[in-house]
Amino acid sequence: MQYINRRAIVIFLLLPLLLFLSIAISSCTNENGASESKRTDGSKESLLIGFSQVNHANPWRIAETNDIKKEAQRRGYKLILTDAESSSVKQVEDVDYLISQKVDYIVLAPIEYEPLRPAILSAMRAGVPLILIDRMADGIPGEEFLTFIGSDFFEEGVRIAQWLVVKLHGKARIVELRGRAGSSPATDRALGFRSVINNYPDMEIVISRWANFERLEGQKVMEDIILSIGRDFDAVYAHNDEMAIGAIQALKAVGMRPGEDVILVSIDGEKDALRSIIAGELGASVECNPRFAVEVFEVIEKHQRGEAIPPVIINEDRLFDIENAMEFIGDAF
Ligand code: GYE
Repeated sequence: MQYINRRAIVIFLLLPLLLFLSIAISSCTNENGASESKRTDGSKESLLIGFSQVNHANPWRIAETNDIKKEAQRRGYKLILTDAESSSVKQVEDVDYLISQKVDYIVLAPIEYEPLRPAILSAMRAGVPLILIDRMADGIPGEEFLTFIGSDFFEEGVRIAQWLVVKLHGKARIVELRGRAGSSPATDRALGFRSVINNYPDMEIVISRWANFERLEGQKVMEDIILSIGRDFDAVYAHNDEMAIGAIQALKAVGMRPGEDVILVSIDGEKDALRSIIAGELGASVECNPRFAVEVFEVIEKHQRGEAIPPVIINEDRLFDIENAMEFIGDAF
């Protein structure tokens, strides 16, 4: 009896402390401010998502990361973000790090196709569901990883080539600024473009150089090209807007008029590109949307509910030129 009474007193004294602790824990937020309380559908405690990003060196990457952060927070997920600083070796390590942090899902934007194969294998071995976004890596979607969400890069190359064919009446000497060597968009944008211009004997790629999807490299490489082949070209196909904008600087620096002496086309549809279209300097840009978050979290929630997930999810992209750039600039990243 005495024993029972003492236990009752201890419980009575401990109760407020326990209550306080449980409130403190449930209202705890992580570094992204996401609440760790129950998800809205009440099915599971907040999931921990790892996102492995390429770098944060241009508006496209920054828009992609911000979109994932915002949506994770909105849906109450915790997020660990890694930045591979453009190195595939580091990115493979980043994925191992995310696995070691016991994330529930990994979202991976692979820098290069083949070098990221080990990351797919690590996630598989650890049993962590993997979602590839924006670029492809060497693996079987739906089998070796959950799904790939991204654009049809071949089609982007096709569409921008068709625009150029019409603009220059099937006759052009073209400079190509390629993206990152070994990345799926650089490979497929080159192939898609060629699949169109190969049908036009007077459309010719006179020189093709890597510029890594970066603005400064685009500018530098364009300067080198002008030094080596002179001004004997009338079009520039850049695999993304950043390189096209860099190329425009280089052309202007030697007194060539973008939009008049040289027609430039590119891919992404970023805000600076739409500005440049409106200014009459860039001809056209096929959209490559960096906002994947809604699709990503829908896939995760479907997977949580045990529903089937399509192995490949392709975004619909628009084409921007002088006809519609003004209309869409407000929405651009
Ligand atoms: O077009 C480019 C970025 O992987 C699809 O990478 C993406 C590409 C995008 O650096 O601007």
